[in-house]
Amino acid sequence: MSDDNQEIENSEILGDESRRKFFGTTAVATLAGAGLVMGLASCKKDGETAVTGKALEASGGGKFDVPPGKLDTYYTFSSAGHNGEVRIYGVPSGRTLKRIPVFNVDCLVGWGITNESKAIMGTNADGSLKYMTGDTHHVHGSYTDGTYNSKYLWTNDKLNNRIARIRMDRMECDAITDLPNVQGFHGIFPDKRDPVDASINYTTRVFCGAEFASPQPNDGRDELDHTKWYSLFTCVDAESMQVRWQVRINGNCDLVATSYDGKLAATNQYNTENGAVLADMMSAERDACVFFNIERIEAAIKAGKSFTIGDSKVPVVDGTIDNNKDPKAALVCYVPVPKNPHGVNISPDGKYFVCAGKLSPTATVIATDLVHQWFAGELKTQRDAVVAEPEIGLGPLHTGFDGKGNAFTTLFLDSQIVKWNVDKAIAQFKGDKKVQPVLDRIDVHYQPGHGYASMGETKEADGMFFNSGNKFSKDRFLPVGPLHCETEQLIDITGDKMVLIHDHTAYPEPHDAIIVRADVVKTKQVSDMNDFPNAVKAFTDNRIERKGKKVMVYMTSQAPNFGLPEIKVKHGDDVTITLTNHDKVEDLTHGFGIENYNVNFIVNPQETHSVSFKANKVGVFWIYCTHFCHALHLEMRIRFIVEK
Ligand code: K7E
Ligand code: CUA
Ligand code: CA
Repeated sequence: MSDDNQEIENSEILGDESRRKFFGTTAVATLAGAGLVMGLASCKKDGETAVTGKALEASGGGKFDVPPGKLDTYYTFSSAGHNGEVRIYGVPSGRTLKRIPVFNVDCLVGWGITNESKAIMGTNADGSLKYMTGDTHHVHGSYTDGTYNSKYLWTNDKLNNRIARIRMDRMECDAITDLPNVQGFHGIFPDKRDPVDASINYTTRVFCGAEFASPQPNDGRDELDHTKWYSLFTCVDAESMQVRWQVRINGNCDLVATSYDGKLAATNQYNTENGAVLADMMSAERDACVFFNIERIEAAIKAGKSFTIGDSKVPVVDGTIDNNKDPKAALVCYVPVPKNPHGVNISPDGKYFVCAGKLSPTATVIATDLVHQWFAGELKTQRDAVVAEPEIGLGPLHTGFDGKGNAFTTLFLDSQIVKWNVDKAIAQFKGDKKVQPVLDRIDVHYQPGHGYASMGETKEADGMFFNSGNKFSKDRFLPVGPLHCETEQLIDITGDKMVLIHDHTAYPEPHDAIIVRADVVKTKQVSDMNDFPNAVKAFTDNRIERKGKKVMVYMTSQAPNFGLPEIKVKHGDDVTITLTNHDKVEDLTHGFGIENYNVNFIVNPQETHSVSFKANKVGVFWIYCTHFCHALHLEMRIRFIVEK
């Protein structure tokens, strides 16, 4: 069946004929074509902006309203793209709850300013930050037995190739690790269960896909010969955050997914051609979805069948095609998938991996047990692991699941979410011509990237909500100059038809996120002072100590007072100020800003943070509380005096 026929057939079923036909006749063979379709698809049609009101009505007159004083029933943990942070929204309201600085500097909390955050972020010899930039794409939570355990979140930095961990009790980043020998660290996914030691109640590994091939080591060799460049798949220990091992592969990694049995990790590949320029990356009709056999990889490393690259001590095993031809010994399995696929997601029952076509209007369904069969030598070709390849629309990227056998895929070029049934797609692939896997389509505004369902990446997928993260908002919100916000559109997926609930805005540009049931998430609102080794525990400990040019200031805060009336130092001193907040009341945070000294951070109840800097300006500089805390908040200030 040609693309066009399929498109027309779908449109007849779904009654949007003119539009479907129009897209059906537009080939997506080249990126120039893709660009054209993208521009047209985002043209506003008359009356389109009124859709939200109607949808709300259709969904039962605001049944998803969260009235003032009431709480959301889900959390969304979202990447923030090139802003480098992680964000938390409430669902269904779309309210922004928190921004967690990770790879970026944040002067509200003092991330990148306090000594404690700088130690996590990494510094140069002079104490300056190693990186001030980052690019987060994917956020995933730690699992116990196939569902979230509310312990950790992990996120990637595509820009500087770091993985960060967030502890969920405080919703703060507590570790960042550099990945060696990779560039474009994009996809990330943790184990869904612990296959090593069942007595440990946390996920043990996080898998990281690197998108860009590079010379190995990248020390000036092979700079002009990209045929010698490789990409690596990396495994990081969830607790120690140390890199455990890497696998060298042909082509590239992109997104990552893991099986529910703890045995496989998968990554989609769009550049099996190993092209260095765009046209080469699109030259093959098929790329691949690569499956990593974790047990075999770890056995190979244990057996010493590994090498290292450059200065890195991380063991690397060879997962290249030529050296993995025998299925019974192979570490990796390359399953052919059309064409420049993007996104790989596993169904909540663990049975199927879905790779979206991007430049092919298809989604490829790969059966987990058949991948295992290939590794057992019981399947003729890798392609035989494919059990369905429904044509679903143009520019398919990411897929979410409702736990009832249905998949929801974002169509970037069509600006739609398409709902399709996995079993029906399998029946169609087997030859049943009458079955139609596509069940519904809904327009989104505009050009969706990631889409994800509530609890959709766990075995507890509940089929309540699907969020479409749209890359273009155009006319959906009040204009604010050239940089538009992005639209997160929440869709009710409980019925046969998808219903748009509402739009909310997002600062550019979020990619992936997870929607987690609120009862799963457990946070602490007041810290324990003992968890901070440098706490200034008693008011009698307020003091200034000097050792040569080093001045150590130990200070408390309790609304509306700082523990010292003034801090007196000499020009050129190296000053460290440690501040402990003695307030125990929930939400009673103090800030600490020093005029003209580039210092600003907060201490939440019972927390301690410190800053170090050189007293390089002579004069009097007010230190004031930056966080509104008390009727006398404005008076909560002391003097910083730097003598000549
Ligand atoms: Cu599709 Cu970086 Cu997850 Cu964005 S990636 S959309
Ligand atoms: Cu303390 Cu404002
Ligand atoms: Ca390709």
